[in-house]
Amino acid sequence: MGLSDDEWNHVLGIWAKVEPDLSAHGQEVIIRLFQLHPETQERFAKFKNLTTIDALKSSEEVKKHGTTVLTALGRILKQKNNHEQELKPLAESHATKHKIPVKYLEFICEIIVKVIAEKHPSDFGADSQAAMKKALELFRNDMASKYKEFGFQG
Ligand code: CUP
Repeated sequence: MGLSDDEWNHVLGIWAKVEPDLSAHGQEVIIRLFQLHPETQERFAKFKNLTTIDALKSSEEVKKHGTTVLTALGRILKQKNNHEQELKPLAESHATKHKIPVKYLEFICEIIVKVIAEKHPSDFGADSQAAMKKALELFRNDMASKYKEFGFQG
């Protein structure tokens, strides 16, 4: 099931608060992902040498990847599920080049919701959180089916 207009308004409303500082949000998301799920860090040769929390925090590469991830996600959310064009190249690179399992997408989506909730406690209430979770779920499902088209079982 898709999202109602009201749900999309919640999603894009909170995204407008995230957007002015994508790099801080993104950095926090990546650091937390690597701390909670160390296996995800091993997918990226460029991050393998970052073995301490201080190294992660001071890494420009981490900040940059965080910004990339959230920029891609923002573009997709703004399509309100008409995201075929944006999603396809992302699915292709994550299926064939990075080989990021769907499970890791679940991890990162969960962390994205948590980080937004911590940074914007008064703007990200229960309805907005539920709407965002729903949007991310649709996105992940579509990524998973595109993965299969690219021959990656995810
Ligand atoms: O772009 C990029 O890079 C991405 C995107 C996304 C976001 C959200 C969700 C899904 C997707 N990425 Cu990268 C991702 C990921 C990583 O890096 C790691 C792990 C997981 C996921």
